[in-house]
Amino acid sequence: MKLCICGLGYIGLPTAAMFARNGVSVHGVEVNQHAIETINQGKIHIVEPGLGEVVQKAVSDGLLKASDRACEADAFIICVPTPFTGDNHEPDLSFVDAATEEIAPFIRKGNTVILESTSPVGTTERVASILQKNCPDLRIAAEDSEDCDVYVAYCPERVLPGKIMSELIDNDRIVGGINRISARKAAEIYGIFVKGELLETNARTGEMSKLTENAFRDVNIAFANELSLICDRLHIDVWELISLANHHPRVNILNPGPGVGGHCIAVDPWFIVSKTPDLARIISTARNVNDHKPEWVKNQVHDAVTASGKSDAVIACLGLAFKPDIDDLRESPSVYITRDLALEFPGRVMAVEPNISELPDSLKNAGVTLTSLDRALKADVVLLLVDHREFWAINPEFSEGQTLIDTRGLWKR
Ligand code: SAJ
Repeated sequence: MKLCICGLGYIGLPTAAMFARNGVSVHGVEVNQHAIETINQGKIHIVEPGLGEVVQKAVSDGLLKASDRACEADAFIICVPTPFTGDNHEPDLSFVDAATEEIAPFIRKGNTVILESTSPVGTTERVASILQKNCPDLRIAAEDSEDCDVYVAYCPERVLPGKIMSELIDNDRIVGGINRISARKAAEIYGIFVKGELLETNARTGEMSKLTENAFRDVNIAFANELSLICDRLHIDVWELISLANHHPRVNILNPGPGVGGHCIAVDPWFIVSKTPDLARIISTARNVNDHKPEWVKNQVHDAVTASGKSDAVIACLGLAFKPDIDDLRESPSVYITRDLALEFPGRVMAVEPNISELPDSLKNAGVTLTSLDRALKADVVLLLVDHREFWAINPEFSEGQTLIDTRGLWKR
């Protein structure tokens, strides 16, 4: 079997590697020339435990190759980004459209086309209609018929960064076909390596299920973040409160933090809001609550600096990644907070991030310095942003003039 995968990023590359490990010949399509060269040397351009070895073997076995152009294959998988754009958070489907146009000339009778990118409801139908326009002689899957030449389905990924290689195999997956035969064909393809259940449904339900899972988590994190604000005003330790409330057999409150980061949870709920703004009221409020949290954290720091009475008070930000024990700084609230503080307090902000060796340009340009944990713990204001294992491992003592702002409740739990 031959597979063509468009997009060799955080999801596309592990997926490509997994198919190749199971004997499928995979042709990957990428727009990033550096990624193409790196992968063709058997190396990886992203950090994900366990991925490097699988890619290296797949490339040396001749089962994985990257290129900037698509080619003929039995099946096509689209794994490209779907960001949102503008103040109204409208989904930007230009990458999905471009990938569909890219594969269209290579589509033949009997092919299966699968969209994996997180997408607003209706996007799989959009892919099918672009294909139909480009391939007038083929009957592309349509909702009202089981009789078609090309099958089209939606199959979202649900893997957690840091655990992608095991979750790709073990997680259950939803496979939503434009018609039933498309769902069946797509499920057969994932059956090559997925050990979890393959749950077949229609494309619209598949699209909505992915958005629902991430919106559910976002709403629950927003509840925790809102509690943290309320508790601060009422002089209650939110961590103790949550731990007590969670003793109730049917209560399971998540953890407050400095905001919600990453490419998924802070983005996907907007795809529901943009389709049904009048109905998605809790989902949109939760997004706003979580998006407001970094602002609140910055105000806390501002107040602490003022209270210190020092015009040269030094601020140390502990953790930059969007969640613990990874090096991924994408859409990380910690990065935004650190940058904004550095712009407000020039030359007085340092950062500790055990998982990187160099600061991103946005922080370098703002004058942030990367420092050691020991040094950071002596700052006037210590702002704990990410609960990395290196921070868990210590039990720091602070002197009289220092302020600790612990957004993760790490040294209070
Ligand atoms: N966070 C909190 N408090 C919590 C849990 C998380 O503040 O109690 C924050 C994290 O610090 C981080 C953000 O939320 O900034 C998101 O982290 P996460 O671990 O909740 O999720 P992601 O973005 O790494 O992965 C999510 C997962 N979705 C769900 O758990 C429903 C993953 O399974 C999806 O595959 C992934 O999104 C995706 O690709 O959509």
